[in-house]
Formats: sequence, structure tokens, C-alpha cells
Amino acid sequence: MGYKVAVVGATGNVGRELLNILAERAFPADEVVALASRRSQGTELSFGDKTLKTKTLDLYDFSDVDLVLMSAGGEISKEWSPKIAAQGAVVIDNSSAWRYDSDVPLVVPEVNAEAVRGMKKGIIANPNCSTAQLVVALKPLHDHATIKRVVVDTYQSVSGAGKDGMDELDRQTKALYSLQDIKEEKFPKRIAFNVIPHIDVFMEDGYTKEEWKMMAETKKILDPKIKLTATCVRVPVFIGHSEAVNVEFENPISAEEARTILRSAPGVVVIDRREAGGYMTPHEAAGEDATYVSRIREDITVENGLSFWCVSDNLRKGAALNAVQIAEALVNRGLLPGKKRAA
Ligand code: 11C
Repeated sequence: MGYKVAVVGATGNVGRELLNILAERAFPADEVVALASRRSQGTELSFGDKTLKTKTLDLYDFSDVDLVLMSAGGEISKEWSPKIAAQGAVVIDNSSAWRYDSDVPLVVPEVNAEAVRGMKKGIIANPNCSTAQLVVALKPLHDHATIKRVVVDTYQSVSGAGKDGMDELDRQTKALYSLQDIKEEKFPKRIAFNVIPHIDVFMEDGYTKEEWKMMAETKKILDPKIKLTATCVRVPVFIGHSEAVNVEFENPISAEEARTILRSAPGVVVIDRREAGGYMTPHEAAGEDATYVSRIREDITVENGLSFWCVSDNLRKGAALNAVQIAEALVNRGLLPGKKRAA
């Protein structure tokens, strides 16, 4: 018997990708239901070679659902995840609503799959996209040489801000080419042919929430002793987040050792030839599952330091793929028993 799976927020960027990935990876589901707000009722979505008609979240009865993949934002998750979990389904939530709750595991399977066993509220959190790819690359290096401090600068695509973000880049680019006025709606400044050093709200200390999330989530997933400082920047790329990462270790590690370690690390693909084009860009990572690492080199200004470049599809490893991998980790550990349903 397979599971009954509901995808909440199914019409969004990540929701659609969740349906794609469930189908691609042949997740053992007998039934997959697409749910969204009333506005989207009836919207047709692809699920493998099938078409699903979107149903309304408010009206849905979750009593025979085993697994809910939630990607409908923090407010909806705060309201619905506990209600759904109380009916016995496991919720894997893509928002930031539950990530920092000590009773909710925050999981990147390549890094801390066993943390799923710590689920106490029936909810498991998926990290922010910029954190997911970073910890996949850092984990094997941390195991080898113990990370002290990370300095990361991100180059984040507009799809991280949802479909509205993608539409704004598209609209502004067309307007520029046709000499029309540029309107800023989703982003605080023009994003077409520009970069914006601001993602999510500002915090009192001058960091943005996106930067704070990278720090807090890396500590929770990988190691609370790691110090991390981030500068998060929106760039005019549709899909794929990039990161320039500088790491200081307790113990020596050469660039060649790091390359060898990363080559056999789960979820990582090293593309690192020291020549024009011998590195990965977000355009090439879009639609792919891996976290790509390039430009690995020793930091000549510090003892035991490395710098590298890291790229991944923010809608896949940064969100939907990671959520489905968490579901697979539950299945593989017998932690998603499945409800008895009438035949
Ligand atoms: C962005 N990383 O690129 C954000 C999107 O906490 O899940 C994901 C926000 C989150 O804008």
C-alpha cells in the first residue's frame, strides 16, 4: 500500500516543483492531492503524466492523509500544520514558521537525516534555500577539518521571491528594451540589470532576516559552534542561487583535499577546472538536483582557510527536492507508517 500525500500551496513555484519531484522520484504514493487557496480552485497541475485539479485547503479533510508537503508561507503553516498533524499526518513544512522550534527537526538529509527521529509535533522543517545548499557543501569539510567561521555572500535568484519575483524581472527587462517606465512592485529597487543587497526584512542589528536565517539554520543543522556571517543579495537570475563562501577551519585542509572530499560527498558535484568556463553557473544548475562546488582554493590571508563557489537550483535542493528527501528519510526509517484507508 502506498501513501496519500497532499501538497499545500501546489500552484506556487515550489508547489509545482514538489509535484514534479514526487513523480520523478516515484515516491510511493497511491494518491497525490494538490491543495491551494480558494482562488486557485480547479487550476490544473501536472503530476507525471497525470493532471491534478487543485482543491481548496480550507475545505479539505485530512483525516486519511499520511503526508503533507506544505509550501504556502509561514502564516498558513502556523495555522494549518498543527491542525493537520493532530489528525495524524506528518507535515514537512517549507516556510520559516517552525524552523527554530526546538521540538521541530530542521533537516537536510545529506547532513542530518537522523534528526527526523526527533520529530515531536508531527512537523519537520525544511530550511531556507540559501542554507540548504551551503550545509550540503560544508558538512563533509566540517567532518574533516572542523569549521570555525564562515563568511558567505549570496547571489539569489528572483524565484526565491516566488512567481511575482520572476514576473517582475521579466516585466522590467521587457520594459527596458521597449523604453517604457519601470515599475518596482515586488522588489524595493529595480531588479532588471541590477543587484539588490536586501532580502527579507531588516533586523535591529543591521542584518536582514535572510542573513540571520543562514546563521541560525546552519547552527541548528550542522553545528551550533560554527560562527557564520552572511550578506544576501538578489540578482537578476530566474532560477539558481549562487554563494561565494569563505571558511576558516580548526585544522589544516588543502584545496586538493577539499576537492577530493567533496567529490565523494552526497549531493555534491565538483566542477572545478582552472580555466574559462571550468565552473558552474546558476543557469546551468537550474533543473538539476546537485549542489555544485567550483573555484576551490586556499585563502592565502588566513591559516586553514578555503574559499569556494557553490550553486544550486533553489526551487529543487533549496526547497522541493529537500522536502521529498526528508519524506524518503522518514519512509526508510519506518517513521511514516501510513493510515488504513477503505479500499
Ligand atoms: C529568497 N531564500 O530567496 C528566500 C526564499 O525562509 O524559506 C525562501 C525563504 C524561506 O527570497
